Amino acid sequence: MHVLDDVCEKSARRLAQRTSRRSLLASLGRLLTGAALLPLLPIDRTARAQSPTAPVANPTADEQNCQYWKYCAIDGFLCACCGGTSTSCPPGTQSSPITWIGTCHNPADGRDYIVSYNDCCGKVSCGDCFCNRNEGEKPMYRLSRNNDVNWCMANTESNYHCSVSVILGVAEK
Ligand code: ABN
Repeated sequence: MHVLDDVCEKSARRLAQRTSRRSLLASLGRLLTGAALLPLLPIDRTARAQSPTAPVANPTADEQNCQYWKYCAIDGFLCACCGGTSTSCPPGTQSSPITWIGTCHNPADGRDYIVSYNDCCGKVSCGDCFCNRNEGEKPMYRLSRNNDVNWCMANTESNYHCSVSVILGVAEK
Protein backbone atom coordinates (compact mmCIF):
# COMPACT_ATOMS: atom_id res chain seq x y z
CA MET A 1 0.00 0.00 0.00
CA HIS A 2 2.94 2.23 0.82
CA VAL A 3 4.39 1.72 -2.68
CA LEU A 4 1.08 2.57 -4.38
CA ASP A 5 0.86 5.76 -2.31
CA ASP A 6 4.39 6.66 -3.38
CA VAL A 7 3.68 6.10 -7.10
CA CYS A 8 0.43 8.09 -6.99
CA GLU A 9 2.05 10.92 -5.11
CA LYS A 10 4.98 11.15 -7.57
CA SER A 11 2.81 11.09 -10.68
CA ALA A 12 0.46 13.69 -9.16
CA ARG A 13 3.43 15.92 -8.39
CA ARG A 14 4.82 15.48 -11.95
CA LEU A 15 1.44 16.32 -13.43
CA ALA A 16 1.13 19.38 -11.22
CA GLN A 17 4.65 20.44 -12.22
CA ARG A 18 3.89 20.12 -15.91
CA THR A 19 0.59 21.99 -15.75
CA SER A 20 1.56 24.71 -13.30
CA ARG A 21 0.99 28.42 -14.07
CA ARG A 22 4.74 28.96 -13.92
CA SER A 23 5.49 26.30 -16.52
CA LEU A 24 2.73 27.65 -18.77
CA LEU A 25 4.26 31.14 -18.54
CA ALA A 26 7.71 29.66 -19.20
CA SER A 27 6.50 27.94 -22.41
CA LEU A 28 4.74 31.12 -23.52
CA GLY A 29 7.91 33.11 -22.92
CA ARG A 30 9.98 30.65 -24.96
CA LEU A 31 7.43 30.84 -27.80
CA LEU A 32 7.44 34.67 -27.86
CA THR A 33 11.24 34.86 -27.73
CA GLY A 34 11.45 32.42 -30.64
CA ALA A 35 8.93 34.44 -32.70
CA ALA A 36 10.82 37.68 -32.01
CA LEU A 37 14.13 36.17 -33.10
CA LEU A 38 12.71 34.61 -36.29
CA PRO A 39 13.28 37.72 -38.53
CA LEU A 40 16.93 37.79 -37.45
CA LEU A 41 17.60 34.42 -39.05
CA PRO A 42 19.62 34.54 -42.28
CA ILE A 43 16.99 34.47 -45.08
CA ASP A 44 17.63 34.89 -48.83
CA ARG A 45 16.16 38.34 -49.64
CA THR A 46 17.83 38.81 -53.05
CA ALA A 47 14.42 38.61 -54.82
CA ARG A 48 13.58 42.02 -53.31
CA ALA A 49 16.74 43.66 -54.63
CA GLN A 50 16.37 45.84 -57.76
CA SER A 51 18.06 44.50 -60.85
CA PRO A 52 20.97 46.79 -61.83
CA THR A 53 20.16 46.27 -65.52
CA ALA A 54 16.45 47.31 -65.22
CA PRO A 55 15.83 50.17 -67.73
CA VAL A 56 15.18 53.59 -66.12
CA ALA A 57 11.97 55.09 -67.57
CA ASN A 58 12.45 58.53 -69.12
CA PRO A 59 9.21 60.51 -68.72
CA THR A 60 10.45 63.25 -71.11
CA ALA A 61 10.52 60.68 -73.94
CA ASP A 62 7.14 59.01 -73.26
CA GLU A 63 4.24 60.52 -75.24
CA GLN A 64 1.71 59.16 -72.73
CA ASN A 65 3.44 61.00 -69.87
CA CYS A 66 2.65 64.63 -69.04
CA GLN A 67 6.41 65.27 -68.64
CA TYR A 68 7.01 64.46 -72.33
CA TRP A 69 9.19 67.36 -73.55
CA LYS A 70 6.75 68.49 -76.30
CA TYR A 71 3.92 69.00 -73.75
CA CYS A 72 5.61 71.99 -72.01
CA ALA A 73 2.67 74.34 -72.74
CA ILE A 74 -0.24 71.91 -73.18
CA ASP A 75 -3.59 72.09 -71.36
CA GLY A 76 -5.90 69.13 -71.99
CA PHE A 77 -6.22 65.36 -72.35
CA LEU A 78 -3.30 63.69 -74.17
CA CYS A 79 -4.51 62.20 -77.48
CA ALA A 80 -1.75 59.57 -77.11
CA CYS A 81 -3.88 58.12 -74.26
CA CYS A 82 -7.17 58.49 -76.19
CA GLY A 83 -6.69 56.28 -79.26
CA GLY A 84 -4.47 58.72 -81.19
CA THR A 85 -0.80 59.69 -80.87
CA SER A 86 1.01 62.83 -79.72
CA THR A 87 0.67 64.19 -83.29
CA SER A 88 -2.54 62.60 -84.65
CA CYS A 89 -6.17 62.86 -83.57
CA PRO A 90 -8.05 59.66 -82.57
CA PRO A 91 -10.35 58.15 -85.25
CA GLY A 92 -13.68 59.97 -85.51
CA THR A 93 -12.28 63.37 -84.41
CA GLN A 94 -11.07 66.37 -86.41
CA SER A 95 -8.10 68.63 -85.68
CA SER A 96 -8.85 72.28 -84.86
CA PRO A 97 -7.58 74.78 -87.43
CA ILE A 98 -6.79 77.36 -84.72
CA THR A 99 -4.32 76.43 -82.00
CA TRP A 100 -2.18 77.40 -79.03
CA ILE A 101 1.56 77.74 -79.77
CA GLY A 102 4.39 77.04 -77.32
CA THR A 103 8.17 76.76 -77.35
CA CYS A 104 9.62 73.63 -75.74
CA HIS A 105 13.18 72.52 -75.03
CA ASN A 106 14.08 69.02 -76.24
CA PRO A 107 16.61 67.57 -73.77
CA ALA A 108 17.57 64.87 -76.32
CA ASP A 109 19.21 67.34 -78.76
CA GLY A 110 19.40 70.51 -76.64
CA ARG A 111 17.31 72.54 -79.13
CA ASP A 112 14.10 74.58 -78.66
CA TYR A 113 11.10 73.81 -80.88
CA ILE A 114 7.96 75.74 -81.75
CA VAL A 115 5.03 73.43 -80.96
CA SER A 116 1.38 73.77 -82.02
CA TYR A 117 -1.24 72.36 -79.62
CA ASN A 118 -4.26 71.46 -81.74
CA ASP A 119 -7.46 70.26 -80.11
CA CYS A 120 -9.19 67.18 -81.56
CA CYS A 121 -12.92 67.80 -81.89
CA GLY A 122 -16.20 66.00 -82.51
CA LYS A 123 -16.39 63.57 -79.55
CA VAL A 124 -17.01 64.08 -75.82
CA SER A 125 -13.98 64.71 -73.57
CA CYS A 126 -11.58 61.77 -73.54
CA GLY A 127 -11.02 62.02 -69.76
CA ASP A 128 -7.66 60.17 -69.75
CA CYS A 129 -4.18 61.61 -69.08
CA PHE A 130 -5.10 65.20 -68.24
CA CYS A 131 -2.00 67.35 -68.56
CA ASN A 132 -1.71 71.04 -67.65
CA ARG A 133 1.86 72.36 -67.89
CA ASN A 134 1.35 75.96 -69.04
CA GLU A 135 5.00 76.97 -69.26
CA GLY A 136 5.05 80.62 -70.34
CA GLU A 137 1.33 81.09 -69.69
CA LYS A 138 0.02 84.54 -68.73
CA PRO A 139 -3.30 85.32 -66.92
CA MET A 140 -6.57 85.09 -68.88
CA TYR A 141 -7.02 88.86 -69.37
CA ARG A 142 -4.87 88.41 -72.48
CA LEU A 143 -6.63 85.57 -74.31
CA SER A 144 -3.83 85.17 -76.84
CA ARG A 145 -1.30 84.43 -74.01
CA ASN A 146 -3.40 81.68 -72.37
CA ASN A 147 -3.99 78.06 -73.40
CA ASP A 148 -7.15 77.40 -71.33
CA VAL A 149 -9.31 77.66 -74.44
CA ASN A 150 -11.43 75.23 -76.41
CA TRP A 151 -9.85 75.53 -79.86
CA CYS A 152 -12.71 73.44 -81.28
CA MET A 153 -14.82 76.62 -81.25
CA ALA A 154 -14.07 77.11 -84.96
CA ASN A 155 -15.05 73.54 -85.90
CA THR A 156 -18.52 72.46 -87.06
CA GLU A 157 -18.40 69.91 -84.21
CA SER A 158 -17.19 72.02 -81.26
CA ASN A 159 -17.02 69.16 -78.68
CA TYR A 160 -13.47 68.98 -77.25
CA HIS A 161 -11.95 65.46 -77.07
CA CYS A 162 -8.15 65.73 -76.58
CA SER A 163 -5.03 67.67 -77.60
CA VAL A 164 -2.07 66.86 -79.87
CA SER A 165 1.32 68.55 -80.14
CA VAL A 166 2.83 69.15 -83.58
CA ILE A 167 6.36 70.50 -84.13
CA LEU A 168 6.27 73.54 -86.43
CA GLY A 169 9.99 74.21 -86.51
CA VAL A 170 13.19 74.95 -84.57
CA ALA A 171 13.11 78.15 -82.52
CA GLU A 172 15.95 80.52 -83.46
CA LYS A 173 17.88 82.16 -80.66
N1 ABN B 1 -7.31 73.41 -75.30
C1 ABN B 1 -7.85 72.46 -74.43
C2 ABN B 1 -9.07 72.95 -73.73
C3 ABN B 1 -10.32 72.56 -74.18
C4 ABN B 1 -11.45 72.98 -73.52
C5 ABN B 1 -11.32 73.83 -72.43
C6 ABN B 1 -10.06 74.20 -71.98
C7 ABN B 1 -8.92 73.75 -72.63
